[in-house]
Amino acid sequence: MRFDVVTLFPDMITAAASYGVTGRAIQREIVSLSVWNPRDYTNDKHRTVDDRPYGGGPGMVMKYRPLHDAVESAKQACSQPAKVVYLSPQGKPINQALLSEACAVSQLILIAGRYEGVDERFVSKDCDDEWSVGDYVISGGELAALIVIDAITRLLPGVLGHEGSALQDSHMNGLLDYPHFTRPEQIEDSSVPDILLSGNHADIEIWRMKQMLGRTWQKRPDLLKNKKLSAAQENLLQQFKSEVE
Ligand code: 9D3
Repeated sequence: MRFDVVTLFPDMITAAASYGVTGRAIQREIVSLSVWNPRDYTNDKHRTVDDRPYGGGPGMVMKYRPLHDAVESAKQACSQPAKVVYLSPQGKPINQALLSEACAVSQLILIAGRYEGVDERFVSKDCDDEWSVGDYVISGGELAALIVIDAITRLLPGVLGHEGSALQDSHMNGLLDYPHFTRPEQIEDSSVPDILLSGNHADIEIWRMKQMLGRTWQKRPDLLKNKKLSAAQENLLQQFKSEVE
C-alpha cells in the first residue's frame, strides 16, 4: 500500500507516522509514505499557496494550481490505480467499513487542507472522494490523514502479529472491547474477575464475548441498532442485563 499526502506541513506527517505500528510497517516496506508540498509547485517569489475568497469573508482559500500540480506528481510516482481523497469537515464520516474498502486500492492520495479550505474546483475536478474524521473542528487535514493512514495500515496483511490480529480489534466486529486486567491481582478493594484466573480458556472466551456485548449495550447502544446478533450472543446479552440490576 502506498500513501501520498499533499500537505503544507510534510514533517508533521512523516514524524508522526514514523512511530509504532505505522513506523514498523514503513520500515518493513509493507507501506510506503511520500509527502508532497504544494508550496514546491509555485512559481512566484513568495511561493503563494493561498488567496482571498471570491465574494469576500474571513480567512484564505488554497489555490487550485499548486494543489493540482502536487497531486499530478504524486500520481506519476506510481503507475497503479490511485484514489484521491480530500479530508474535510464536509466529507463522509469515516468508519471501519469505509476504511476496510479503501484497502482495495494500491495508492491512496490524501489531501490535507489548511486555512478555510481549498478552491471548490479542486474538489470536483481532482478528488474522487471527501472524508471527515468526525463532527468536530480541527485546524487542518494533517491529523485526519494520519488517522486514515494508521487505521488502514493496521488492516494490511502482515502488519499486526497474530496476537494483535486486526480481526480481533474491537470495531471489526462492530462491538466494543472486553475489559483487560494485569498484575497485581488486588488493588485496594478491587480484584480481578475469578474466571480470568481459572485457566479455563473456553469459559474465558464466552465471558469476554458477554462483556463485549454488555459494554456495547451500556456505553454505545447505537452500535447494536444496526447489528444482527447470533442466538448465543442474544442469550449472553440477556444474562449480562439480568446481572446488572
Ligand atoms: C468557519 C467554518 N469552518 C468549517 C466547519 C471552517 C473550517 C474549520 C476547520 C475550515 C477548515 C477546517 C479544517 N478541518 C479539516 O481540515 C478537517 C476536518 C475537521 O475539521 N473535522 C473533521 N474532519 C476533518 S478532515 C479535515
